[in-house]
Amino acid sequence: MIRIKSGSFVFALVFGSLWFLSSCVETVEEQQIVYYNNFSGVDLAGFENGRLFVWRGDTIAGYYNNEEIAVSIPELPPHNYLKITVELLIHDTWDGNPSDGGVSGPDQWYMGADDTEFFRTTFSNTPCASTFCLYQSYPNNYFRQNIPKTGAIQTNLPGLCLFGTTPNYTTRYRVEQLIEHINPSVRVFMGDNLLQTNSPDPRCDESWSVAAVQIETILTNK
Ligand SMILES: [Ca+2]
Ligand SMILES: [Ca+2]
Repeated sequence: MIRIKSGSFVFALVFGSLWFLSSCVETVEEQQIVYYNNFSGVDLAGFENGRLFVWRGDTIAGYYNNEEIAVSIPELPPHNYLKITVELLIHDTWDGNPSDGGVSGPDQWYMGADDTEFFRTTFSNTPCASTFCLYQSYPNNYFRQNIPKTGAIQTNLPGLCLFGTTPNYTTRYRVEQLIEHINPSVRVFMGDNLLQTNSPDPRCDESWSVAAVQIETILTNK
């Protein structure tokens, strides 16, 4: 009698936990690309501060130094997440994490949606040796000590301005961020706080461009 009771109790406990676990698994019900722009169509609808130029045969937005750009999408399908993917080009002599008395760093880049910044990091294009290295935070949020170019998808491009003829001075990244978001519209912004007070032309010393932006809405059963 007692055995049967405890057995059914265990059964109920195991079954109950399984039901609880399966009901907690979050699954994607709908995923949709609501914005994609690689600027090849020279389409800047909804874009703020979208300057285009051709670099190595590709039309891209840039190049920026101490500037912000944004793209607004007025009507989004129902969603509870946004996935934002930016193909970012980091040009010339970014100095990464170090704050050397506010002369050349930190060199920060950030991204946000609506009124909320959700990602702030640094990039470094400088050579790195065991005795001297200007670390960067990417792919993590600032502050984290990663070696220069960590997480890059291409590192062998020449610089754009100061090191325009020197290989390995533009680094390409695919920055991906998944954020919780339910508003029916969105304004995605990105910008930099670059520091190079000892340069006569800071924008030539270090800058960034955007080769593509993609925004996806995701609806889950959560
Ligand atoms: Ca620099
Ligand atoms: Ca700098």
